[in-house]
This record gives sequence, structure tokens and C-alpha cells, in this order.
Amino acid sequence: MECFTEAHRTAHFASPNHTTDMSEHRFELYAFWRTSATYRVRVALNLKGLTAREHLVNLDAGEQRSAEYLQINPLGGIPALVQSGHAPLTQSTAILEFLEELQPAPPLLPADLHGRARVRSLVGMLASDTHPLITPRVKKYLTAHAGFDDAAWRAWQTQWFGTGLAALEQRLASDEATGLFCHGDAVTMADICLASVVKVMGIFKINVPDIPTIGRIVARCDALDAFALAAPQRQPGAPG
Ligand SMILES: N[C@@H](CCC(=O)N[C@@H](CS)C(=O)NCC(=O)O)C(=O)O
Repeated sequence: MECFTEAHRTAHFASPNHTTDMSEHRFELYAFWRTSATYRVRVALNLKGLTAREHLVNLDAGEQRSAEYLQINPLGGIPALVQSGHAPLTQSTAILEFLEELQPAPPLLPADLHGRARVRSLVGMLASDTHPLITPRVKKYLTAHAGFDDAAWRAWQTQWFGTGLAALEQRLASDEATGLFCHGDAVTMADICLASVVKVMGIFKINVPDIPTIGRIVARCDALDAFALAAPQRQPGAPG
């Protein structure tokens, strides 16, 4: 992919419990600074002490719909993760599962069957039922075909962020499995997806009221270096 700008980044957090020699793994991450789904992969790479060379796919310039990028992800979504010698991996949650299996420590899923199902369910609420509604391709369609102006788009964002996060808040606040994080007291994929949605809400200045459990969990995530270093504003290409 010659047309995308390269940006080197290195994870700074080698887990003390690594079970595999990671020197053999080299990844290329097709990314853009503000994308929620890319943030998830950056956090997971950081937590697992893995590194990737980033290639910037500029969403504002529509590069995700270029012929070059559509060869990597025919759906035109960021991110894609490529491990040398293998086909591109798309879908951030599939990439999280891949990284979890590749490098099990630290675990991003609970040890028990029902716990894993709960975490994956929380992930689905965020990554499948909330985030896809506010992507650029949805905005492009609504603007071109449904007469949406900026105010209508903002109302749409507020509606779907609000619906998703209010339901998640209700679930987290009422479920005894919730701990310091979404599931117990250790970071899981659910926290990564939660923080990813809250990050992009911040970028678009959408405020969802009355979500104290979510607020305290995301604050705890943000205090961890693996999350802080993945913050959109700290990525190459972010506005100064
Ligand atoms: N379900 C996909 C979503 C990928 C996706 O839509 N990413 C957004 C950025 S967060 C994107 O690239 N959108 C481009 C567009 O909508 O045109 C995933 O989790 O990887």
C-alpha cells in the first residue's frame, strides 16, 4: 500500500507473563487517528506488548473507499491488521479475539464460560449495536439520500449513542458481575470497547447524561498507560 502514510508506533507495555517470543510477529495496522475501532486494536496491542507499523487511511479524504484500501477491506472500514504472510484481518472485535489467542497474557476475557459470554455480550452492545450507526458511511448516506444537515446528524448521533450507553449503564449498574471494570476488577474487551465509544463521543462532543458507572470505569481505563497511549489525540495525524 504505497498510497498510505506510514507512522511507526511501539507498544510500551510488555506483559511480564508473555508466553510467546513476540519477535517473530510483525503487524501492519491500517488506521486513522480518531477511529473508535482502531483505538480498540491499539489498546489491545499495548496491553499485550505487541507492536504494529501504522498506515494512515485518511477517513476525511475518503481513502477508506480507495481501490487500494478496498483490496484490504472490501467494506471500507478501518482498522485492518496484517501479519506478514497472512491475509488481512478486519473487524476490530475479531482482531481482539485473534490477539487474545495469539498472546493470552494478560487475558482480555474472563476464565469462566459465563463470564466470557457476558463480556462478549457487552462488546456486542457497543461494537455491533451502537458504534456502526455513527460511522462516516452512514452519515454519507443520510446526508446524500435522507436530507440530513448537521443538526439532523447531531440528533442522530445523540439518539444512538444515548440509546446504547443508557442500556449499558443500566446493565452495568444493576449486575453484580460489574466491578472496578465492566467485568470484575480486571480489564476485558468490554472495557476496551466501552472506552472506544466514549472516546469517539468526546471527539464529536456528544454528551450522554446519567451514566455514572460508565464514567467511573472509563476514568479507570484512561488512567492505565495502555489506554492513555492509544488516545486518539496522541496518534499521528491528529489535529494539534
Ligand atoms: N465493525 C467494524 C467497524 C469498522 C468501521 O466502520 N470503522 C470506521 C471507523 S471507526 C470506518 O472506517 N468507517 C469508514 C466509513 O464509514 O466510511 C470494526 O469493528 O472494525
